[in-house]
Amino acid sequence: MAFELPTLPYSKAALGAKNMSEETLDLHHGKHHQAYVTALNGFVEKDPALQGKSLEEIVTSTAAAGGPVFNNAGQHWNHIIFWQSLSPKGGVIPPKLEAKINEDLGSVTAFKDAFKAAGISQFGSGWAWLVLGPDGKLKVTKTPNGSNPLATGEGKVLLAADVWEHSYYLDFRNRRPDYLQNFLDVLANYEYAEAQL
Ligand code: MN3
Repeated sequence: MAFELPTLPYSKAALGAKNMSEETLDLHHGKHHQAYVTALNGFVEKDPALQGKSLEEIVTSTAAAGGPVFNNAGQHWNHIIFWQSLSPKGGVIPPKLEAKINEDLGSVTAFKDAFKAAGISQFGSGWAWLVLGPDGKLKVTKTPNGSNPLATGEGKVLLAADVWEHSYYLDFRNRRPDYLQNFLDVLANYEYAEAQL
């Protein structure tokens, strides 16, 4: 069974009102994410050792070696969570998640500052994450390229922000900090994040 591009759980026009344009989504979902899925399926077709494995199994089993299978499997996994991390009704942190953020990260402001700093300081392409660590505490982290907390063992992902240039260049040009601020303030699906706790 081939891997498939997931359908977006909202209309592209709805995210336009949150400063992520339809043009960005057409390219990011329809071209970039699709390209990772197509490439991954090509590798699986040629390698019997990958056949029958779940996406998570491919990511974790190729993480140490890295390379093109890991990169494309990682990016497929990352984008599946990224689309869930966005919402036309985003930006509102529900009470249970807010309490957990306050307890583990100090305050909502401290969380947003840390998340933004993680995304800004990721040199080149990569991701910023909010994870629930193995110690049961929330943690903000970042990974380069197609890597992710599943590969690094840093914990369960609650929220993902893509900081590859293709995710923000059309809407924010070179202003990655503004893209991240917009993500945190109006776009992030904190209800999804809370549901992962
Ligand atoms: Mn991307």
